[in-house]
Amino acid sequence: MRKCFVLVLLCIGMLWLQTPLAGQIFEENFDYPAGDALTDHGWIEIRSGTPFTISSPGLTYPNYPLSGIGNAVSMVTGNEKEVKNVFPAQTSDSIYISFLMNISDATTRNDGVFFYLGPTDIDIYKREITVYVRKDTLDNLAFGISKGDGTGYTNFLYPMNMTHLLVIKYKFNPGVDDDELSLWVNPCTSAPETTPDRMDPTGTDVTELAEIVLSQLTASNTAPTALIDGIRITTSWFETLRGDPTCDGNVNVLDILAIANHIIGLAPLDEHLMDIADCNGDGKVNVLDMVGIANVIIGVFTECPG
Ligand SMILES: [Ca+2]
Ligand SMILES: [Ca+2]
Ligand SMILES: [Ca+2]
Ligand SMILES: [Ca+2]
Repeated sequence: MRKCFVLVLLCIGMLWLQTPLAGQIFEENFDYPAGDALTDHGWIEIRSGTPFTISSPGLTYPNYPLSGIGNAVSMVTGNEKEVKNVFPAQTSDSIYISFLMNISDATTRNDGVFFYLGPTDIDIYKREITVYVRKDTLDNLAFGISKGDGTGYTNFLYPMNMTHLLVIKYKFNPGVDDDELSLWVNPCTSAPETTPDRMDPTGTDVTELAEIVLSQLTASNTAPTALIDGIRITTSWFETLRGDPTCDGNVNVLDILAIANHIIGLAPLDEHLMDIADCNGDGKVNVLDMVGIANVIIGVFTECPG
């Protein structure tokens, strides 16, 4: 009987509780036939070379809204090529650009640019908002961002041949050259926006952001060999999901276990995950939150009341 109940809890918990996010202004799932050139599907060549092609399967990442839809795009180092796509120009507030990336090779140099952003009619010789990757001698990756000058990297924390979620935020501020560029790698998308892994508030402000570029330059073969997927541009952070400290997009018995392990000290939750685990919103993480999540699972609550 108890096994049956747990099974029912698991099944109910597997139901996807996410709702579409408001404020989405661009989405690319590479939902095209494998082998097709990217330029056959709305991307515009701005630097000629061997086409970037569609690769199957697509990339997946827990609780990322564009996980596992269609295929991905393949970029191979040494293939000089740049393609761009456009979105409605943004000139105020904040803009979030996120995508999945699985890297099988990268440079050890500090100029491994593969993605940049800019205004309408973007200038390929003036990359204003740039994203980089490099590896160390142990093949761990560090990601970098730059707002015009210099490059700030994360630590070498991210394994190759694993899918990572990158989130880049550009915040337009009213002063001169005071806009903020931020980067998160593998954030918990159930949790509210946290402190970024890397920030670059210095450098020249952009006038607007309206185009993205996938970039491969052959000069020193510094761009990574990688799959990219699920490019998403929005004006707000992810839809948060209270009761999901495992960050997988489901409120289920695994979240109860995570809270139990937190309470007994086996696997303490960090500050952000504690906020998500606090199902009843009383500022504490305890057995009452386990009961609250159980009530969500069995349908007494539609969501955590906190
Ligand atoms: Ca895809
Ligand atoms: Ca500004
Ligand atoms: Ca969960
Ligand atoms: Ca609580």
